[in-house]
Amino acid sequence: MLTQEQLAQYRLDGYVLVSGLISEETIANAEAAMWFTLGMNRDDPTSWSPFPEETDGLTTNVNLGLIEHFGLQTPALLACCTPAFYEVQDQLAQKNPGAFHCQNPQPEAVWTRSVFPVSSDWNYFNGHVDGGYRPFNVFPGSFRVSSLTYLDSGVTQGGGTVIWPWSHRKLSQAAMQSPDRYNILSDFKNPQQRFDLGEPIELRPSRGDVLFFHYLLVHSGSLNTSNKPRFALRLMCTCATCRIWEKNGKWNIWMP
Ligand SMILES: O=C(O)CCC(=O)C(=O)O
Repeated sequence: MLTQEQLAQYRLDGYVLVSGLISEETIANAEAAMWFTLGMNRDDPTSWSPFPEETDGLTTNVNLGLIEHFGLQTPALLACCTPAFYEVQDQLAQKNPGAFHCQNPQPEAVWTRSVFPVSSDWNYFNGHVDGGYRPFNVFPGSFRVSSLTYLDSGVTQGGGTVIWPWSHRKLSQAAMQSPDRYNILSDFKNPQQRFDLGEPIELRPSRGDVLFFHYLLVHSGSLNTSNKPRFALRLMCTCATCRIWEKNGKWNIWMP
């Protein structure tokens, strides 16, 4: 379970990066499964290109160095959802019980975001709130809590997650003060342009860390200009209720 300090950080900053929920063995198996799925060899960078052909459930963007798999049901990847992971997720979900969530207690698959090194200058993408174009009311919200699991330690400018701490409070306050102006999530499109969010932080997780974040936390992906790929997992389901979180084919983003 999270400590009082971790809970306070989640409340104040809109996110918490949690270590120790997944054993090294589980992470090592997941990482090996990722390399196998990609058809690449970790120790041979010449095997990292060309990217695989796009197919159902596999998209690539060479300029961004991004390979995404949707709906992978590989047991070694799903094993990252450990009992400790669910415990912490439940603890945080209870902070916003009224928000949208899947009725199933477990996901069916993973969505992987593998970010490979590119030779352009480092940058991050447009900050966004998840579901910013989906039909959700700002309150009680588009999900109770969501997560990203990292299969290796983050390095500077290594394609990691970028977040704007406190942005969830700025957006909540705006919605409370001007409910007519900020009523649905799409009213928060392009939050960087609309709000004074300050400078973002590039997260540097340790191997096996899980990022839990609030539905109004502004965040983005970034380019990887390091010399190793970044592997991260999100979670998916196929249930009818969660079609509002449709992502690829039959797969929805699983929102616990
Ligand atoms: O890949 C990342 O670290 C960020 C992903 C992201 O922005 C998202 O899934 O909404």
